[in-house]
Amino acid sequence: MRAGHSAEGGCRADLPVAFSGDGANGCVTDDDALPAFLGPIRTTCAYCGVGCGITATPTGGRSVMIAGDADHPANRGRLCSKGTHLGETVDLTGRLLHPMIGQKRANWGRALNLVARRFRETIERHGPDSVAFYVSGQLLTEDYYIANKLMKGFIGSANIDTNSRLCMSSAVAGHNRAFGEDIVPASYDDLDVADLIVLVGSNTAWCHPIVYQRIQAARAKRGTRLVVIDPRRTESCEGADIHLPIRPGSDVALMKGLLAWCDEAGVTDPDFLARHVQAPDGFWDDARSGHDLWSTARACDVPPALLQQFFELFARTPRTMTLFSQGINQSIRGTDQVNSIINVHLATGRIGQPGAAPFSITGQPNAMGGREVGGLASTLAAHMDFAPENVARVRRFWGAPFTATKPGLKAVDLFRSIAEGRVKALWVMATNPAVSLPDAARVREALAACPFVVVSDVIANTDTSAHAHVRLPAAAWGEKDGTVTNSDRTISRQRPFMALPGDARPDWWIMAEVAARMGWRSDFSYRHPAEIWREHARLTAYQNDGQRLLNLHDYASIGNEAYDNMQPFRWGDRPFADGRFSTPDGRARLVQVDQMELQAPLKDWPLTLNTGRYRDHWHTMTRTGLSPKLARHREEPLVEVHPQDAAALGLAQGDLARVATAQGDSLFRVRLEEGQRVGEIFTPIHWTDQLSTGGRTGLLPRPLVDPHSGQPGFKSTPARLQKIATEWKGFLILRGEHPAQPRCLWATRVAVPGGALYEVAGNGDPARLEECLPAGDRVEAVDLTRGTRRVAIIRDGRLAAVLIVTRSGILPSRDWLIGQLQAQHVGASVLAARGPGRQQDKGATICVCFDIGLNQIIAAIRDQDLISVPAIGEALGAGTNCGSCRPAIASILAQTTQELVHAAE
Ligand SMILES: Nc1nc2c(c(=O)[nH]1)N[C@H]1C(S)=C(S)[C@@H](COP(=O)(O)OP(=O)(O)OC[C@H]3O[C@@H](n4cnc5c(=O)[nH]c(N)nc54)[C@H](O)[C@@H]3O)O[C@H]1N2
Ligand SMILES: Nc1nc2c(c(=O)[nH]1)N[C@H]1C(S)=C(S)[C@@H](COP(=O)(O)OP(=O)(O)OC[C@H]3O[C@@H](n4cnc5c(=O)[nH]c(N)nc54)[C@H](O)[C@@H]3O)O[C@H]1N2
Ligand code: SF4
Ligand SMILES: [Mo]
Repeated sequence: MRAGHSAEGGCRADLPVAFSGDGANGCVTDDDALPAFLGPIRTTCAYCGVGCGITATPTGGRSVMIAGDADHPANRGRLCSKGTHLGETVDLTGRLLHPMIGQKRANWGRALNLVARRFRETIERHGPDSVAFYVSGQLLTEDYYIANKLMKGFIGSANIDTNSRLCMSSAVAGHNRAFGEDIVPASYDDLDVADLIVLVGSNTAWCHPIVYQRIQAARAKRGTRLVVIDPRRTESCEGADIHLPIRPGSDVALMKGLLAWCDEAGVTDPDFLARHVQAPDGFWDDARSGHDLWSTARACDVPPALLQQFFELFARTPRTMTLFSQGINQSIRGTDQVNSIINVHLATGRIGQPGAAPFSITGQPNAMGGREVGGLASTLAAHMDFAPENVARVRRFWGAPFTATKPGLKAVDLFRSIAEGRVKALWVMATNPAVSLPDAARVREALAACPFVVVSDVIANTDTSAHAHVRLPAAAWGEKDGTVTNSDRTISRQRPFMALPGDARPDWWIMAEVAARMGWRSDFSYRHPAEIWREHARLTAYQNDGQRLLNLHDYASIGNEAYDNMQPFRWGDRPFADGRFSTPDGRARLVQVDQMELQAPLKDWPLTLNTGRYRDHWHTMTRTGLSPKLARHREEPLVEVHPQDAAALGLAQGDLARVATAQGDSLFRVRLEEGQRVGEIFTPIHWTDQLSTGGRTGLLPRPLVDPHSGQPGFKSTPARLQKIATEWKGFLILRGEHPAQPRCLWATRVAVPGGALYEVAGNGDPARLEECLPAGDRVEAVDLTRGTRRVAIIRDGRLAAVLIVTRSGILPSRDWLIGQLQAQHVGASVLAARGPGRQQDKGATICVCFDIGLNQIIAAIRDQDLISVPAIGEALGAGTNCGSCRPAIASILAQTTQELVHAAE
């Protein structure tokens, strides 16, 4: 160990607890030798709940070669666009490398002492419920276990909630109501043997692409039918047998109509119902009245004939899987919506059988691990709730006399309590609530008012950490060491393949150090994540005589080496195969649910705002925002509007428009989209203050939550839309890392190779943008007739910056100029913004792996008379690597073919 480094408070020998800083202790630092990292390391993708296996081969420094792990059961070697480009996100750009107290760098000792002291003092003065943790499905199971044990066991409050509250808590509540335990009764293997797959409120093609590819493979192989239920026509609908563009929030009506149809058609399973299911009084009377095809079609606003097709298909297909995610969960009636789906599966006995089950697919890489340790405020630990016998059991196991005895504050209430001054110290880990909670402006006010805020993150500057008193540098993907559980209960290892940079440390280590300093040294004296894993596994098995299916008994005493070599495994073989559920009487529950009343459009807020995800971005973009390739798919935050609504509002493609709700407003770029329902608009969740002056979706949703789960209704907020005219527009390209945000009405930044591209627009004098230009030789061209001004800054012969602004003209293609950042020598001609020969504008990037644009695909279809997605792949390469863009290519093919036919007619 170099003395200089350790003096900065890295892996210091004088840190008393739990950590000696050598590689064997689950924490590898810059100072350690790296022999273990030579070969390909098997790990798990950093992103979604599909949980794909990855082999990572370090290639020196902070670079790594990424490939799909052919032996991993979740993906068998495939990766989507995000997984494929993980290598572009592991350098140190933007990393938080040292503990920070305010804006000052501190060593670990000081930072940890401060956090421990402030939490202790707050608890002493105001009681354990005056402090809280807000954690994340992006923590590893081992981190999560420590967070939960520290808060619920030792601090003695259940004020630990997680961003999973925003994500799948309605599924958790629905499972608990129906099954008596939070069990996902399905696996990916079921997708291979199902005959019908129904996607409800799930844009699987973008959000779980490898699951989507698996579905497509099953379709190709055995003709599996696919139905999509989503108000929007998403890319998941491409090639589906049926798309039902239902009225938002009408899923319960739909499922009740389906249940009534199945009952009428005689495909409910009386034997299964009699032996394994309990129905509340009046359940069937209600199910059989008023839910005929016509009323259902009316409630859901879909054509009866289309609905009938779906009902018939469902009724005659025993092997049916219903996959659902945020279109179902993120509703103020999310739990009822979940149970309306489960009801149909229970009534038809389509559960616990191969290829037949309801399947809640989870978002984050370790959403399921969090559920297993019990990291929600509403659960205690290891699938146990706060029943007195559970509290007593967990208290015994932890040796923690003050174990919490009642649920804590759920996310939205937690931040309200902070605003009201009841919670006075908050520790946020691996989540960005200033962006991702509903009514984010109020969340920021709460953070600003909170007397003590700690943020553990891998990135230095986030919208949340702007409010932190203490920032703690956490280990990032590629450095972390532990386990994650994916959507189908498969537990896999995340293994480190890079040294910890600077002072970064694993989250579990940071928490254990604080726990030690709060006085619980011996209870948190872990030296290796394997020790935490074993303790977690033991707790799942502790006095578990079969009431809880989650039981990791077989893993409770594995050695460190076995842990390091642990192969992916799925717990709970085929839950409920024997018809036994985790309720006291072993029977599942049908739950009486009613369709909520859907509000008619309000005068001031005539539109409904739906929010969600883009294919190539992950949440608040702290990682995907670093990848030039991933940035290409959608470079700006768009508001998608049906052309009919756009016409009524005088909006054209590419205009800027303000989306306003009762909570707040933000600017977006308009995209006309036939796939939107009339009256409904859609915006993405990804943009933050770090990246843009607009696109702040988090400001808009209402903080209303589901009464059972506490999950916010992100998918439906009354809104209005208004065109915002600007006098000029343009773009700015800057070499290097330039977090500088141009000061104008509209400025969004994306990473490009060697620098950043900003799209800008505004009113008044655009000269202020020149504040962002670096020093160097200045070349300038002004075209008064078009009102266009072009400025380039050249330093040492290389392009340092270009700014092009126009009042009326058309802007040149950015691609060529971006390429000039790599050129060794540029001159004044760079301002012409095009190279030798004719430049073709590629159009919006469709295939990020091969950088193929929309216009190139259309041209190839026309000129080469192509008729299939594989033929386009052969001609251009597009879609032949990760495959994430294949649904988009299919849609372009259909559209272009149709246009060719029209043109010929
Ligand atoms: N590319 C990418 N992938 C991701 C993520 C990411 O950020 N980017 N995040 C991950 C996470 S944490 C999550 S939770 C998942 C989310 O994955 P998804 O749930 O698939 O994603 P969303 O885009 O939030 O919403 C899904 C769909 O619900 C639809 N919907 C809205 N209202 C209704 C309704 O009333 N009824 C029905 N039936 N549908 C409705 C929306 O139109 C939308 O298309 O994705 C994971 N994967
Ligand atoms: N309007 C609207 N809002 C939504 C949603 C929606 O559909 N609509 N979806 C909701 C859902 S489902 C989700 S899951 C949330 C997601 O929202 P967030 O959780 O707020 O989003 P992320 O960008 O994933 O935040 C993760 C943070 O943790 C950091 N990080 C990454 N790895 C680590 C680590 O190992 N340790 C530590 N300490 N930090 C780390 C990242 O740099 C980043 O700052 O958004 C929710 N908000
Ligand atoms: S589907 Fe894509 S983002 Fe999700 S785990 Fe697999 S590679 Fe990662
Ligand atoms: Mo999520």
